[in-house]
Amino acid sequence: MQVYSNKALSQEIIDWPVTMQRALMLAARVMSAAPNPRVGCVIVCAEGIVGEGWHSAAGQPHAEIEALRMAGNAARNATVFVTLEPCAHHGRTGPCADALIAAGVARVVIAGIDPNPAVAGKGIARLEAVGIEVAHLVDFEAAAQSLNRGYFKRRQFGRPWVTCKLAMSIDGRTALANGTSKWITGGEARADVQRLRARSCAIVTGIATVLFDDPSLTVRPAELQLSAEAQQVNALALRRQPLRVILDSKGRVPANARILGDGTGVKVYIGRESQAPSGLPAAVQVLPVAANRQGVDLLSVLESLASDFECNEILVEAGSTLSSAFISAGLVDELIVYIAPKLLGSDARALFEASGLTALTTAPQFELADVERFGNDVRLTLHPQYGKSD
Ligand code: AOF
Ligand code: ZN
Repeated sequence: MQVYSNKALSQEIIDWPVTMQRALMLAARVMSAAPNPRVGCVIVCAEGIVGEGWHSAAGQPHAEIEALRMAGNAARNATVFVTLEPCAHHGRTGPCADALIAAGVARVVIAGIDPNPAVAGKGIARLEAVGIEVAHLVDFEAAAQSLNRGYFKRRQFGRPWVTCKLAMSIDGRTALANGTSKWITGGEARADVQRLRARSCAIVTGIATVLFDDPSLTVRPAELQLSAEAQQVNALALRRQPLRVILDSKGRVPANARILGDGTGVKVYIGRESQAPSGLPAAVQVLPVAANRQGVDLLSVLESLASDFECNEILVEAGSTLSSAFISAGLVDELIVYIAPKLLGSDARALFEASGLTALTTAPQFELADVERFGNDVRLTLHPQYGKSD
């Protein structure tokens, strides 16, 4: 396989970086193809783009197949830009490498290598074995991985990408002293949370939130505020609800909790020594894991979500106790904090439950990755700098 950097490409007729960027853009319009990665594909011949495709949902044709369908005979001798190495295995669908070979393409340019052990390198090898040139655009490797950050994390580390979402007042409080937290932020921020849910494989919460707030934690397409194009592209993806996961070490979830719905897609993690909660809808799955006085072991839950349920990305939507436990355990990949211009006062609950810090140099730190306004609220996207201090 040839490895190309952007610099080495200035002599090419087809603008490789621009074309790969387009393939990434096509893939990124899909909110989630879970448990599969999001993949985009653009097929180019001397006259220009002849085919485009993206993977719209698990079980649907892969990006290359959609693009080949559009290109028809024009795919012969064409160059194919695809954001992930074409697959070489029979999964829910057939191998894309074989379809590309049958279509007679001349060259395949990829951005990322598929970490799926059934594919990793085998797709490239199969194409090269029949004389198709495979070029790896190394400058796009990071973009290919961040497009599918959860998929890569699960395949490489056996754990999902963890986003933790919290909403707070400008004085850093997440709920009144009496526990009331509905609603700190306004409608636009809440629509954004709906979009975060739609990207996730599972929404994880704690028993305290279930008992106090009784949320449903579902995706409600009418509340997503998507553009007409986004609605069309995501029509299939939005038929799927993320799993709803309750961390309930003592098995206290009541049978009439709203989050249970009819029980489909609901997982309850209880401590190994605890009794399963009674009277739950039959479809609810109760999973015993290690637990201590603080609750169920968070790492065990994450490993189970990745290996038992193929979760790529999960969203923790819980109160400050469970959210702080995830942060303190070093398990959060991205923290999303909505700030509402309200003051809740010093007896209200703080965002982060920890005390006793005596030096700023040892305070948990974050990199500010993004700031965006939603109506009257602000969203911070933060990346923990675990192990780093001033
Ligand atoms: C591609 N193009 O667009 C995608 C790929 O069960 P299947 O048949 O859908 O296969 C899923 C696996 O295929 C997934 O784990 C990943 O390795 C690869 N995804 N490959 O060539 C695509 N979505
Ligand atoms: Zn494929």
